[in-house]
Amino acid sequence: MKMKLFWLMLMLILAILISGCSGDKTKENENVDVDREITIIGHTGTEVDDFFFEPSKITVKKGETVKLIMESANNVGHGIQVPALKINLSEREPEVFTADKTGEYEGRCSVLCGAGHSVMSFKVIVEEE
Ligand SMILES: [Cu+2]
Repeated sequence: MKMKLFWLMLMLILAILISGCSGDKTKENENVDVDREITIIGHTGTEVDDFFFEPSKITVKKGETVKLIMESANNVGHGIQVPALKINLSEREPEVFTADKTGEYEGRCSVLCGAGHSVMSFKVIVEEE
């Protein structure tokens, strides 16, 4: 009976160790060499006009590796999705991306944040390197 308990504990410890080693996205991103880090602040307020991202537009070079960090000006959560560039940024996880095509790409707030949520747009301009 004691032996069974020993094996059970051993399996439990191994399971914890294995789950701890399988790095999540945040840890992967921390090890990536980035050319630039950009912090985007989400603003909210009482009026629809108070809802915006700062900056609301970024310009990057094609091939440049950029780390985006999302912060909130007043404790209301936001996120940004730019589907064409597969960007899905949240306050929990920075997003590292390398644009492989030039152009202008529209993004939106991905977290229902209040009355002005639908006007919270974001744009990524990718220029030739
Ligand atoms: Cu929102």
